[in-house]
Amino acid sequence: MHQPYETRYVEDRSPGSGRLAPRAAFRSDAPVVGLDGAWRFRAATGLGDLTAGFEDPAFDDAAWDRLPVPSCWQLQGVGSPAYTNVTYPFPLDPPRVPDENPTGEYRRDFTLPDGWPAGRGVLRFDGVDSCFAVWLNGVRLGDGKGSRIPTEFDATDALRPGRNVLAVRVHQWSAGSYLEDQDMWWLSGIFRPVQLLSRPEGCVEDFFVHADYDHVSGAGTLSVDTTGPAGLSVPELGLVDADPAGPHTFAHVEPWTAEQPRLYEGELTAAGERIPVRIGFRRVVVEDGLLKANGCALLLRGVNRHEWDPETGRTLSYETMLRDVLLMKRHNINAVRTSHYPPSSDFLALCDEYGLWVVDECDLETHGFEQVGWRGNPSDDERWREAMLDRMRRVVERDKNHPSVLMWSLGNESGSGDNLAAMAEWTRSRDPSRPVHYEGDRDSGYVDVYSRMYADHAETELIGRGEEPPTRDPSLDAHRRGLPFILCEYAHAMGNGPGGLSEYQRLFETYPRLQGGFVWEWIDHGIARRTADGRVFHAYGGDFGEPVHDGNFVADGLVLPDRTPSPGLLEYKKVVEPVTIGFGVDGGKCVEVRNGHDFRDTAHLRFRWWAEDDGERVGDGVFDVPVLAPGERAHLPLPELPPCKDAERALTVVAELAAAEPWAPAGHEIAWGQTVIAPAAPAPEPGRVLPAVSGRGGRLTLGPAAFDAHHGRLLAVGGLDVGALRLDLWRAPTDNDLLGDRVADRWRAAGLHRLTTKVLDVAATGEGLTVRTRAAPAGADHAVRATYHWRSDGRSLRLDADIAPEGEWPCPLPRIGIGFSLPGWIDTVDWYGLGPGEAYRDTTAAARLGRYRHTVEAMQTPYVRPQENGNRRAVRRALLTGARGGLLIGGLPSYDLTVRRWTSAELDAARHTTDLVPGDRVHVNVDVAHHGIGTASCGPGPLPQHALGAGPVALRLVLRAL
Ligand code: IPT
Repeated sequence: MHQPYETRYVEDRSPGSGRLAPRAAFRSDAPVVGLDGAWRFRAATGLGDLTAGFEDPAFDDAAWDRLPVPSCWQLQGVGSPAYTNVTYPFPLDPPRVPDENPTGEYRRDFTLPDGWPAGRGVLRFDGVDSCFAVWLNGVRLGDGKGSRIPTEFDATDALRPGRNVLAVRVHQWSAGSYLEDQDMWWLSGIFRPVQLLSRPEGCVEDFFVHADYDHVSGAGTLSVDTTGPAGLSVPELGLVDADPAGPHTFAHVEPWTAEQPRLYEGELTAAGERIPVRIGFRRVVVEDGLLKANGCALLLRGVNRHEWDPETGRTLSYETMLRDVLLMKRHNINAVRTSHYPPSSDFLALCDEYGLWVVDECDLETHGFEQVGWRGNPSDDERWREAMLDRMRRVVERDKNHPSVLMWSLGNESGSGDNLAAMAEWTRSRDPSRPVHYEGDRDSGYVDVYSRMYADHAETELIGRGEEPPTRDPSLDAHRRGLPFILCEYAHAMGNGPGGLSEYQRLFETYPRLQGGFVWEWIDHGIARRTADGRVFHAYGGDFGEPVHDGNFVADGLVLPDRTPSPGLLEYKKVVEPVTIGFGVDGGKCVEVRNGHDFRDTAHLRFRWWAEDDGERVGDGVFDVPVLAPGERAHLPLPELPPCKDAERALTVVAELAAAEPWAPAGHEIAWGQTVIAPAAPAPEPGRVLPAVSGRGGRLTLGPAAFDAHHGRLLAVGGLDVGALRLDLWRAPTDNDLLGDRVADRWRAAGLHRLTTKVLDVAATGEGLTVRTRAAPAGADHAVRATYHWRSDGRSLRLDADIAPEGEWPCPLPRIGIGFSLPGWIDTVDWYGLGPGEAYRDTTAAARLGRYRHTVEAMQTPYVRPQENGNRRAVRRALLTGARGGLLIGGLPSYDLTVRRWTSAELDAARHTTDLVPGDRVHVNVDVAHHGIGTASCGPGPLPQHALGAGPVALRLVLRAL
């Protein structure tokens, strides 16, 4: 095959050619030409389909399409996205890649501005996936790999006054792809900005800010290494045009922490440019087996963040990055692991400014080699050493001046090997001020923190106690035992969940060695798509016809693709709240407030209380809490309250921002606690009881209710027709039910989704109606007996249902309760119980007792792949209403409730949210309990105390038509 171009670089392990040495990312006042915008573009099918002469400035591209830069071309209608988690989407034959190698040819021209200074011109690409070559005015500048790390080329000699023509060829697959097997969509193109930077004579090529904080004395030491002569000014510190190298010592500085991200504005002034620098003084060490900042052990309340936008993929606007930061701050998150590549520099600048600790991760993952027993893994193959070191250098050099960067991470899931050890060694020598992280080093030989993913609670506790099993090499074992522990991934937020967060947090708070973790992950990577009739849904793996894919495993975030917080994020916010408000101390007479911040006292918070009787407010006020230092607690008397009569009284105390912070307005809630002070009075037994009376048409009536005389089935309450009331054990499996230990398979095998009911006996008596039933699946001899005792006082209908399994039960139950349907005109749910959001037994932390009102639509959580959702817990009573009346469901004492416009079977069958079409009925489930949620899609299932075993239960309700 004749090729007009040298294309060996595509399949060569080298990180690139013609590139400039990596350096810090910064903006200065030196001129810049932004090269983003519409470029000319041609999609080639592979290296055999290249356009000869495309780099020639005279080449006529008028017939070519246009493509925005930056963008991911698959999201601009060129080719298709493809999703795999671990599996490489091409044969493992490193460094070769398929002949079918979609290649984008990009062209644009630009005008060099008048007055462009003498000196060098540098072409900077912030991110190109996965490999590219660059020509300026027909001159080949070089080529590069490393998709999510910048590459710079010296453009000086090729640049000319006036019109310049830039041509870039980008290949989807390259040797570099073997190092980029992250669990995410395979997307290609120039997806981050491109710039021409002037590097005037007398500019500063690179600099490294060292801003140390001595927490004992409060002193700060500042020293900036620069590659050329410059002056350093930090007016607030009295530095004016000083020697950057210093070291300059200041007796008192305010340190930088994620809680109080104090930045000092400075400037480097060189002959050729002025560079703003933002300085944060802090000291990060691993000492006494703890990860400390400014002398204080950290508790990381973190998330793993991929860069994602449902429309533009990995091309993010500044607004989107800011939105992530604000959302994180508002949900009590204090740390981000940039899984599994360095993010846009803008994101790190936002972390500096708003305050988030960052584990900055190299663009590296070779996970797919695990599927062949790690045979041929680049991490342990010397031929890849330079490529891997190059990636690490480029990350550290780019990001070294961000105070938010707490640790360097070598990458993710790349097995182990000498190349990783070499990366760690280089990193430590270049930047001794930050610990090195990598999870895949099982012996922790070359890292400074012991990091794991998805360890279950029991193992995490063992590690907390320092009792984990030894590694083979005693010296490595001793090293690891001296290290702090973090869960770099835990609590897999796929679909409904994650469950079990509270129990992890209790462990983190109990064992100093456990310094918190990073929930997997921040956002669902769903791709916005439209149905033929224009409704938006989010696509996942397999939706683009990929032959190999991992389905909706890509949708496992705490926010939905459109960044709507999912119930999991609200749960996490509550679980990691930095102030805890507890009750039950001093004989129930006091509220305990504890400041769980690492650094900050509580002066920025104000506390309020309110009391409610059956959800009606009966008092409120300011709650006086003295300023508490980090770690300090106080016991404060409960507020004075009027006497409580025959009601359930709850007291709520909240901590909120007293004044606006840059990331949230005054009044933003940070933490809360709630207690029931007086329990509800027991419900009275019905005063008089009516007999069940035979009526016309095979009907029985009992007070306001009508039953089918033959089957004893409830037909209507006060004229409101009730459909198909039955025992229900089934829920549309969640991702956590389906994956991991696959409890949903056992449910299906046990036939829980296809129970049939046999009515054993219908007894209409002077006391009411008793219906005995047995529900069981075809072919099985396990069953559930449900006996319904119906009574009425003439106004309400009371149900006492006794439910008991029979025979050998092969599995826990998804749920246990009753299901029925109501007319479709029901559109609103008012309830008194836990809310306002979804909650299950191991995801209940964020729900609090109160009165709430939602439309039926708002009761749903639109998980990317439809599944069980929207449960409200501990509902004391609910009113389901619409234009024509409604139904009150009173709990004796309470129940779990879901209300939706489709059945569980329809929810189970749906693949996307738009498959769910409202029917003409509203489907209601009233449950005694649900099985826990857990996080088995990656990690442990529900803890034993959250499993729903098959055993006898009672459901007691009062029904009344409205
Ligand atoms: C872990 C990966 O590090 C992460 O990228 C993601 O794939 C996550 O799993 C699951 O969503 S690796 C896994 C083998 C624990």
